[in-house]
Amino acid sequence: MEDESVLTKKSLYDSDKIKVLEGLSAVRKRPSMYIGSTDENGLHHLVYEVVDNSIDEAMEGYCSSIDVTLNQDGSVTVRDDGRGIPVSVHPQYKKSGVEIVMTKLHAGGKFDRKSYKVSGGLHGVGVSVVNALSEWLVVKVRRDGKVYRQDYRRGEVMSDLDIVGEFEGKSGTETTFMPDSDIFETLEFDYRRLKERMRELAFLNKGLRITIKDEISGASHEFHYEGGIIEFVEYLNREKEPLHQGVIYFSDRMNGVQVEVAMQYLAHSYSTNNVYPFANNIHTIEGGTHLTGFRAGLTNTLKKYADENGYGKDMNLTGDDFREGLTAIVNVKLPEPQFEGQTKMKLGNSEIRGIVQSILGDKLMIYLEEHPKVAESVMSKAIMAAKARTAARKAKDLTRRKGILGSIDLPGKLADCSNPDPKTSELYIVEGDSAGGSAKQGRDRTFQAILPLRGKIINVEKARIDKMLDNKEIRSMISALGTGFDDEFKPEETRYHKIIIMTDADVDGAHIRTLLFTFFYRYMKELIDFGYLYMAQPPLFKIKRGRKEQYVYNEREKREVLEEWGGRGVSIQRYKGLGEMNPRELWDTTMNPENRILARVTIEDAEEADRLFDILMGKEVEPRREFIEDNASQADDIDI
Ligand code: 0RA
Repeated sequence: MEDESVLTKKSLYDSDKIKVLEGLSAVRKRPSMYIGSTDENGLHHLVYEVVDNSIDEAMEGYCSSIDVTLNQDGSVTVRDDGRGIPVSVHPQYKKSGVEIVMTKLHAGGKFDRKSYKVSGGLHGVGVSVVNALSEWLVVKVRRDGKVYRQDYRRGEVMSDLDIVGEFEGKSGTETTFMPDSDIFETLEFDYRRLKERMRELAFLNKGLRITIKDEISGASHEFHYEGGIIEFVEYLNREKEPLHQGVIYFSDRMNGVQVEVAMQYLAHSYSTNNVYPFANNIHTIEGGTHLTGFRAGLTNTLKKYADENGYGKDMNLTGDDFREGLTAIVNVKLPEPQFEGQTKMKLGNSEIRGIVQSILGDKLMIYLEEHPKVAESVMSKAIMAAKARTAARKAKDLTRRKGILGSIDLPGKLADCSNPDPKTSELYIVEGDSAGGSAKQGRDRTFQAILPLRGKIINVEKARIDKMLDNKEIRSMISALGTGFDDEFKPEETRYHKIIIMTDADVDGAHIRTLLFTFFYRYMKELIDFGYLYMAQPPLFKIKRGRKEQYVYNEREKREVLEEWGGRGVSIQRYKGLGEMNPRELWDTTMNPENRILARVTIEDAEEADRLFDILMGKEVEPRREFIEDNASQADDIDI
């Protein structure tokens, strides 16, 4: 029994640990400062923030289970079986620990918890930010046999911390919040996206059980991995043929930093881009010192092993050769992470580079010596990669000599714009010739260029650069963009600052979009970082009554318009594809800057596409079924 009554001395001490800084009105004034944006990314960030608090409790060893529920009314509940937020009264603030946690903004430090907090960047801003941005929030704490509850509206306290019951069994915290429609552009949670993050967190925190349930669609998942990141690598490689049996795994601590690495090569993958770095549970998509340390450690060790064992003698094996086909998770946990970069997803702590490099170096060398068969296949794979690299260079030189990638020769299918200024020029990449034709006729040719793509572009993950350059659609795109490619890629030379992918709102369109995202993500990532890549949003329906007509972009809008107009004499036309719209309609709905909706593609979107890629394209039926099931609630939006 820790706090028998809410005012014992011991319990005063609990809340004393909580540092209090400032109020919440600032959060409602400038939400983006705290959660990045008020679009769907910001919305999902709310869930991550609440879950992060439970994850902190799990990292300290007090919580074994976290349940996330998307409720019928649009609110979200996060429940954990940790110690429960302290309920005792803080001597200075004369408020309970719960109220302080929920209403005071914390900068850094948060609570004086000993372990590696999820903090830095946009993460770890505190659950009070979620409270401030919620129409209402209810927190329930189970501690010392009692159930406590407090209610809030838009961050303001609406009730005391009341005792509402008793319980037996595990303590814990339960938070339910309703995102505020005054703040967020959308209130719709994407189950699949939340599910993927919960899966990731379960992989990164071995033994932790995380469940997620959507009360609307009925979908639910449970994640629990005793193998942690070993199972993460197995999962990433699940539909592919590994080069060697088993996942190579190391873990160690040095100077208070915990490092774990899991890795496995694939037999038929040529990508050098499948090393995923995490710091304190945050996927650091911009990399950082842990990633450079990993790369240096991997290259040095494998090169040393090659030299000592007579592999690849007259070849200059490079880091890329050793990373070809490698899937790896690098997971570090450190006391004071510094997150930097455009998206605050790059680890900055300089000491981490050496720590990761030295741990990896030592352990990998021992592993190779103990597993000469695995070492042998890794060596031959790297040698093959080096040979292919030489062949690819020759192919590229040839292509270059023919002028195909030079910006002088624009592809024949491109209908370019007359404006020469990239800043105000747009390139529409359009699926299919018929839609391409409509777009060419409908566009404003002064600043809008159209590139129609025929059929599917090739699977960029599985193709080497030389094969990729054989593909006409890929070559057209590269030369239209004018950026060059690969080691000569110059993103700043793009001829358009808006590159707009325009595909049908059906499953085929989603495929092509996924392929294009994956291409940009893997080969032209900077264009995404710069914010140049967009998705056009064609309407799904045209609703008409008499002379009045309106385009709507999703089912919800359709319902709203139908309700507003009442029932009689209304006709609804569904657009199955872009090709069904005439040039005028396409311009009005999708291309005219005055009316159109453009969605900027973020690195997160592209990453998601990259992950989805295997699901949509792979041979396995089960993950594809799962994808379609997860999206069942949107089934009337997509045309499955
Ligand atoms: C501060 C101190 C303690 C626990 C927590 C906060 C805590 C916060 C959250 C938020 C969601 N779930 C949580 N679980 C715990 C330690 C209290 C003690 O010493 O008993």
